[in-house]
Amino acid sequence: MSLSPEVAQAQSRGGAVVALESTLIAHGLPRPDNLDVAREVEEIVRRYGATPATIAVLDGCVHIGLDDSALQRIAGEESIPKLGIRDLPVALATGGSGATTVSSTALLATRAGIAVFATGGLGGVHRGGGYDESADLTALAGTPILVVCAGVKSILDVEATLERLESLSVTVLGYRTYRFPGFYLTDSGFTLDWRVEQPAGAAAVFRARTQVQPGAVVVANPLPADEQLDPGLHDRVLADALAAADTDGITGKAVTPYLLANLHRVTGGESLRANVRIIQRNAELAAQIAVALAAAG
Ligand code: PSU
Ligand code: MN
Repeated sequence: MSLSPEVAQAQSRGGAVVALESTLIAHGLPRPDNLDVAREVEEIVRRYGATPATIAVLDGCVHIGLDDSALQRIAGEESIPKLGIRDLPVALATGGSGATTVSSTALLATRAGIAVFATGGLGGVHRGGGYDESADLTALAGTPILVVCAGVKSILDVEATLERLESLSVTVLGYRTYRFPGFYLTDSGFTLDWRVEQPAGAAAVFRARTQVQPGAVVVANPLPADEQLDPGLHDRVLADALAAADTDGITGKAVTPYLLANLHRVTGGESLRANVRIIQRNAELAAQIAVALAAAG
């Protein structure tokens, strides 16, 4: 495991660090915007007083914090695979490279002593008759990390995913809301039991969580209503995208990237705009929470 000098320095002085995943760069956003977003999100974390640690595997080594040439590889190389936890040992043993998902980023961040993580939307239970559940869910159950996200991706069965998060004893907090966000949409239509009003409130729940039992705290941070994707457009294009995935026989870890790319294409970039805003806003809130956590020692 290799820590960037910036991350190592922040850790040694007890500073705030925010982990960022690399799959959303490599597979969630189209080139070349993805590189701009990756750089910008790191700047946002710095602006709010924390140190960014984008996580990826490069040439068989786990990197916690990427320099610009590493970010360029993750964003630009066609052949960068998506690495969940089960894929990590293969990449490490063969000297391979890859982008880390929520599951593997959460695990590696925890190993590196990082407690706060920002992403777009979590993986979860997919819609339809087949059985497809993201490894993000079980990974979060046993990993002591606070994840800021805009809920779970709206391509999923949100209700089933919330039920799974309950079964897995993952703590879920709304940020200034009792409505569970719907990723591109402000409101998924489902309610939450708990909310926090300030970054320090989220940090306090996370500290208590580690005392109760190590596991994740999800902080669900909705897009403001005036920044969400038009709900009518969302519902129309999602139905088409799900049907297209079925027709094209997309399976396994290709499903999520396929659906996101399809939506970005058919909404003429509107879903991409919302996705970028989600990531920016989550980075901002995660940095504030990390600062609050560091201040509390
Ligand atoms: N959030 C985004 N875009 C993404 C993802 C999250 O805004 O591309 C990625 C994350 O890496 C998450 C993964 O872990 O999608 C889920 O993939 P799967 O459904 O195959 O587990
Ligand atoms: Mn899957």
